[in-house]
Amino acid sequence: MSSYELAREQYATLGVDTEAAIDRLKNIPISIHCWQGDDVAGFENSDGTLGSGLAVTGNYPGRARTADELRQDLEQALALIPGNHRLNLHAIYLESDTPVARDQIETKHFQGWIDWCKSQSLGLDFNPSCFSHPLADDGFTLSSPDAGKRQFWIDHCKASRLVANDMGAQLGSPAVTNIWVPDGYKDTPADRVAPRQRLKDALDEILTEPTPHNIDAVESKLFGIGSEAYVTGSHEFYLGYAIQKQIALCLDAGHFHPTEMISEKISSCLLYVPELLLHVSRGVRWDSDHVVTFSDELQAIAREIVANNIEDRVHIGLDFFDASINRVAAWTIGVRNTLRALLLGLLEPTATLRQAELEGDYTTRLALQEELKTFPIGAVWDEYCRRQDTPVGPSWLTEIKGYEAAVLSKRSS
Ligand code: RNT
Ligand code: ZN
Repeated sequence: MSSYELAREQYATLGVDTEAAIDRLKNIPISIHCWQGDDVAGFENSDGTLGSGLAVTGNYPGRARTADELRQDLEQALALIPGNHRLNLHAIYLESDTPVARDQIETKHFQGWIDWCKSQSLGLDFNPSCFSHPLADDGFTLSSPDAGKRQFWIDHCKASRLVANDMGAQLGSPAVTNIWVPDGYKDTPADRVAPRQRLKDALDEILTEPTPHNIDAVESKLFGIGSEAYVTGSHEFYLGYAIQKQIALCLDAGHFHPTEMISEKISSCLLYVPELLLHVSRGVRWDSDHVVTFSDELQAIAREIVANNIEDRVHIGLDFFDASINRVAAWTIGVRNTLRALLLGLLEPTATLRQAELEGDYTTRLALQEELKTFPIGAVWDEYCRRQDTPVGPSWLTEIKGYEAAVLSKRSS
């Protein structure tokens, strides 16, 4: 008997169908963030200096310097990841022979990405880039007190939604467009209201045009480097805004107090907003955007989604950037972990646990939850990888090492 067959029998004793779990896992896309591949630099200019409170540490060789290199790296990662997924692109990853101002971006600047996604059977999601720009250097974009600057960023976000709408139409799957702005104060503000009123008005203007192939999302943050005392777009701000506008709310795992978990927020938010976007990340002591590991919180996030059958309302995106390790491996580790966590959730006998809970039998609930932790999920995961023609176990690392020697190590920094 294969280890998978043994595992299938063991799960069956709890009424869990491993075949059904595998079938469902196949249909859950992960939106893979392009920005892990080049340290959030983008292709607007050769400088690509990161700003606006975002920081990447490390200098591992092999950073993608062009869109072609980034696509090549993504193809390598995708070959090691089972399932059908999506690409999450930022506006600074546009392709153009001549400089394009951010408020002037058009679909043609992203056609290379759209065509590539089509060729790879990937969906595509999008983000206006309201950071790393001279007009964001004072720490404010959509909530800037300067009407001219504010309008520039409003126009960038408007243009981004239209690009995303075309992406969604061309690929036959709506694009999620996530608005995150770094706006905030390093030190105690004298006026907490005015920036928030300006941000609300700016968003109202951005979201006017109907975009049937685009899903709008807004992302809050607790603090950033340089915005420690006040962030205009706080959680309460965007939760209220998303409810009022009935748009998607983005929950980034690193954007709350360190003991506050987004897994705990999903069920409440979905009572009031139609959809969620997740930025699955891993904060270490702060919003450090470490590569996602198979942590308790990752498992809890994934479990909430599948146990409640809300895959269609929760868009799962990744958001981390680590330049201290092989960047293609970083993607591979993060996506494979996210899928593994979803599988773990799918292998839970949820109905049994809920029945015990309803009967007040918390002993059974806890006993099963704990026994399940050492059930043979690894054998089911390996079987899934095998069936998807992707490497089983750590064998993918050999491919990455080969790719590093053949491709990445040849790139100058
Ligand atoms: C920043 C936000 C935002 C960015 C990316 C690049 O704190 O998390 O999502 O990380 O859009
Ligand atoms: Zn994020």
